[in-house]
Amino acid sequence: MTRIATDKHSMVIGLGKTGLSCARYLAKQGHRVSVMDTRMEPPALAEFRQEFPHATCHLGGLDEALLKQCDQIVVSPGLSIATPEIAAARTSGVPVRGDIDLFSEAAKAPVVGITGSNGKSTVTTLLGEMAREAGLNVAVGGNLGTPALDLLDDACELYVMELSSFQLETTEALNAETVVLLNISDDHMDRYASRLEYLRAKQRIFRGARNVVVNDDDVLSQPLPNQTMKLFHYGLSMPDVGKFSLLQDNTETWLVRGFDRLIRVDELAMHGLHNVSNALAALALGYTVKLPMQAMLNVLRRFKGLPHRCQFVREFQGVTYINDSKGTNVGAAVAAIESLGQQCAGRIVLIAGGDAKNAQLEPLQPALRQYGRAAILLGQDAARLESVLSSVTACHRVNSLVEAVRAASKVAQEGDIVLLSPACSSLDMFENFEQRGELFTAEVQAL
Ligand code: UMA
Ligand code: ADP
Repeated sequence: MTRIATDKHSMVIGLGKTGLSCARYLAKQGHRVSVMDTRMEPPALAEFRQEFPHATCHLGGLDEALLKQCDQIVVSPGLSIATPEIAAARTSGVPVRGDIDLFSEAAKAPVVGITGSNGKSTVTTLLGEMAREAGLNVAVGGNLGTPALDLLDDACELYVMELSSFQLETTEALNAETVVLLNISDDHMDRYASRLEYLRAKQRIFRGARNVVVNDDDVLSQPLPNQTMKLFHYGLSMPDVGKFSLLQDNTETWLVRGFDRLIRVDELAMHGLHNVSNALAALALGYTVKLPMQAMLNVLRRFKGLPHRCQFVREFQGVTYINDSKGTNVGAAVAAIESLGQQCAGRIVLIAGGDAKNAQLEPLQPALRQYGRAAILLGQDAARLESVLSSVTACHRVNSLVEAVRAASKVAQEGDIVLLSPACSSLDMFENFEQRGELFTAEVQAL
């Protein structure tokens, strides 16, 4: 990258992975970079100090006066742009941007953007694998883990980016080759004033997109019509011309494009109806960027899904244990309960709880009424969950995940599934969903 010296002063807010990637990128552009974080010891502080020994770090709070003096502010996704100090600087005329905004300006290869309440990581990883199988030099990341700006590479032929509503809030226009909003259900209601505000953040993904992949099963995944966008459809319902969908033929169910059979559902390495939907989304996205069909189908035959997403752990005394620790919102838990409930000879013992992020919990009721044996509840929102679920299934409150596994193994009967799909984030009790899933797995192995 060429270094062009400027006298621009950029303030990066947040010194996690994203903040560090922004600082590096902006410094390469010749900006004077400072950082600010509400935390006293943000995670990337040591690395930042080593790489930028002369840069200023403002820690332990946001300084509104200082923010107003900067030429631009680049905010990490963990902080809302509605934070009063940031909002005030913005009102006074300081541009407020995010890493995805900087990325989309700099990326030279086509970008595929993937958002939605659930399935983002699965579809992003699937599409990345498909592009790799097709021989492309592909970069995969964003909310999935590697910050977008760390992926920039002139040799890259395709960027596949998982994008959260937090990242989209600061994205003026992604200008992507293709985007998809997979689905919408309540999430992050502790950050947004209303469901509409959350939806609006997600829908920013459509800005400047050439192709939009639309989920016909979720009306909220559609963009407002615009003459320059081309729409491609997928969904679990009836086939239609050009649509990626399902075709029932006696006992066989096929994934099809239009009426052309592509692959049978039982050939997919991933399980569950929600993953069939994810496979259709990945096929439709790949089609828009001209990936060869055979390469895409090869990947669907071998990709078993990511860890902590409806992952088989063990069968013990006739009971199957499944780790869906990434089921961090109600929609994800409902999808897991329904897809596993349909396959299960017995019933589901659900382990749920944590931080519900202020979401409505009622959508869990029908799934648990139909498939539930019991719900084992823990964490910050256990009482709220119990008040909603006690009318549809037996509820047991526990104090730890270790206790939860033991309680679940006691109430489960032969043929049942014990499912950790918390419908909540893990952050009240764990560092992240991976740590929660790993503890669950270890406890199940120890039974
Ligand atoms: N924080 C403060 N003060 C600050 C800045 C941040 O307290 O001044 C807190 C935030 O509230 C948050 C934490 O620090 O709890 C991390 O925030 P961050 O913006 O520094 O996060 P990064 O480490 O840069 O990671 C971010 C994404 N994190 C969030 O959006 C919270 C990561 O997604 C993403 O992988 C990474 O950028 C690279 O793009 C994680 C996530 O949980 C996995 N995402 C949410 C989700 O999937 O539901 C949206
Ligand atoms: P995200 O990155 O959006 O959190 P993941 O692919 O990591 O999504 O999947 C997280 C969880 O969401 C899964 O374990 C499953 O319970 C649920 N899930 C996955 N795909 C879908 C889908 N298409 N619709 C509803 N729920 C889904």
